[in-house]
Amino acid sequence: MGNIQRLLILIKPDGVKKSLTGNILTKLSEAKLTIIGAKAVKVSRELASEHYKQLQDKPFFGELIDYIQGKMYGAPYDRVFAFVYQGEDAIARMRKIAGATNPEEADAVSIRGAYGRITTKGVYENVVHCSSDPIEAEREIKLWFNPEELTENVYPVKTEKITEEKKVWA
Ligand code: IDP
Ligand code: MG
Repeated sequence: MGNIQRLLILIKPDGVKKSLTGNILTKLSEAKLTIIGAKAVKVSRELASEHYKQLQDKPFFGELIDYIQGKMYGAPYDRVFAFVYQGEDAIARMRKIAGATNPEEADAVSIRGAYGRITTKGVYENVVHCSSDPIEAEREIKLWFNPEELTENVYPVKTEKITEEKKVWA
């Protein structure tokens, strides 16, 4: 067991809208990795922009932010399902199952090849996000998940007294 990695997987709003969550999770389970975090997220503009900040100069950036927020789909599809997977060579194995970024170039049996499309506006709606290297994966996992939302402490943590208001069950 030499190279244990973690990564962030998102089922993007087109995957939610097309009711592909079960299919995608089944396909991803072929990699035999462990899910150490899972949740549904309504993506804010801030989270979307921070997640894709390395693409902010691209001509499709505005459309990409609308896409990951599910703007064109509306409720109840304007959300993503976020997962952290962990295991041996996790990133390369999941990227292979996800397929190439451009759904028209992706292997036909990959998730993106089977279910993705290019919209008339030119956005690659490719159904899943998948971290592409360990540094990006760490940044993304820390952006999307708090330490207590993961079943293991995969990165160093510290404790802090937070005084701000917090929602609790009524
Ligand atoms: P990745 O998702 O395969 O890692 P990135 O280059 O990180 O690919 O791009 C993030 C997302 O931005 C892609 O998944 C896709 O939805 C969108 N995207 C990337 N390149 C293009 C493009 O050239 N045209 C339209 N959309 C793109
Ligand atoms: Mg990427």
